Amino acid sequence: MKKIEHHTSGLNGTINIPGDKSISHRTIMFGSMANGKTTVENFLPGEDCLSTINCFEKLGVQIEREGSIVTIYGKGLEGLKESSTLLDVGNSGTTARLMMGILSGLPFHSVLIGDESIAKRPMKRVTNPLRQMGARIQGNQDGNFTPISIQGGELSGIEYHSPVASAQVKSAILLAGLQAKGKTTVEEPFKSRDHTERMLKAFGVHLIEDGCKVSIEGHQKLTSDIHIVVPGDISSAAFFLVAGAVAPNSKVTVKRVGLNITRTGILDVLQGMGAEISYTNIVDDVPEPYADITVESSTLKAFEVSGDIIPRLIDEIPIIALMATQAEGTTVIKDAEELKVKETNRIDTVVNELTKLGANITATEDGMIIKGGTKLHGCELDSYGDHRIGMMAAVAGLVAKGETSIKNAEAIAVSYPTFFEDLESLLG
Ligand code: SPQ
Repeated sequence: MKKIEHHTSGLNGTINIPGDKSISHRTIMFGSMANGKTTVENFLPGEDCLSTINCFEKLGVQIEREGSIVTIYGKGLEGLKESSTLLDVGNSGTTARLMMGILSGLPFHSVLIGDESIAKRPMKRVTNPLRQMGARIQGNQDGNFTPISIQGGELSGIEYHSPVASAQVKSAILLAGLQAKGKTTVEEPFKSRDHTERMLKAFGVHLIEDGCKVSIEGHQKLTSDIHIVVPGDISSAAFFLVAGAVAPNSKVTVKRVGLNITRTGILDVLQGMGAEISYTNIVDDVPEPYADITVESSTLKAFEVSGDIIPRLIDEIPIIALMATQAEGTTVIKDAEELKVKETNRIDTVVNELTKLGANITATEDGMIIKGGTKLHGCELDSYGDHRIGMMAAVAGLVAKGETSIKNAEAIAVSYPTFFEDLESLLG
């Protein structure tokens, strides 16, 4: 149980946010598929990314890690070998779904398992298009839930219109497409994060991108001897950017935050709600740009969060909801049904926990409505094993009068193992 005290003297200082989780996963996967050495700087040593390392080690890849420096000695797709044990993805949806795409094209049998939360997350969204490509996938409820068993083999390219904007669905299909005969195209309703596309290009893979549509020709090889610097995770930074905006007497700088446009919806919302926000040391790096971001205590107003911005901030909705409780007016969040299939049903868990604190918040079918300007009071909260709910609860605890305690706070280590140290350093 973690305890957080109400804080009035503000958050002040500068922090280095750990590496981006989505990008860190992909460095291990693509480095393992390439033939040669890949070095990674500022890798996120969070539990999810360690699960990805563990899976690829079981597939025979040599991976060395010293803190946030990782070296992967890939031997190409042909170097990946059948594991004699189960591949455990832990709590990581990204590991499960992207690996399904990779394993579908490899000539051996694999079984993916995960924790209790993973066992409830739908895999059919990936199983279905992969089966259309020829993949042989079995699993609970006709391949919808783990354990998932994959007998890899030959695949053929497809043109797939995804019903959801999901980088995991898109990436799984592209990674299968890389191994398939012919061309594979994925089209999604709105553009989801494009780290897979950017990193595949850095590994020398040719892709054709056209709005929400991406195509890949099969049987391409990933080049090697790549050095990747992972920018700070904007989804982790979001908790401190919002904390700096809502807590009085605060000025927080977060260094080297990834600014990939498919992830920066949170910055648009902070700006739209009137947060005092500024950018310095902007590096327009290929493949992923980054900058230092400073936020100061601000007077916030309500904002509508809907439509094509949703995939650009899907993981930040819990902390946006908390920010909305402190803004003037009514904030509406809609078109966000995808929240129901994350580590928890994040519509339910956000509404439950913020209601306990005294917020005026109502769940809707595809989001939530928050009447702002409420005074929160400390109480016992639960992360329900969801890292983002745990971090939202911690920031809420700073704002709420009295003491807030958080059950299952250890879940935060999935994406941000040093979260409480960084929080302490800003509280001085
Ligand atoms: O990996 P996992 O467990 O799915 O993690 C989450 C998160 O909050 O960290 C979602 F619960 O992030 C996803 C994100 O929501 C990471 C991700 C990726 O790296 O490709 C894409 C998003 O999910 P989706 O379903 O839209 O593709």
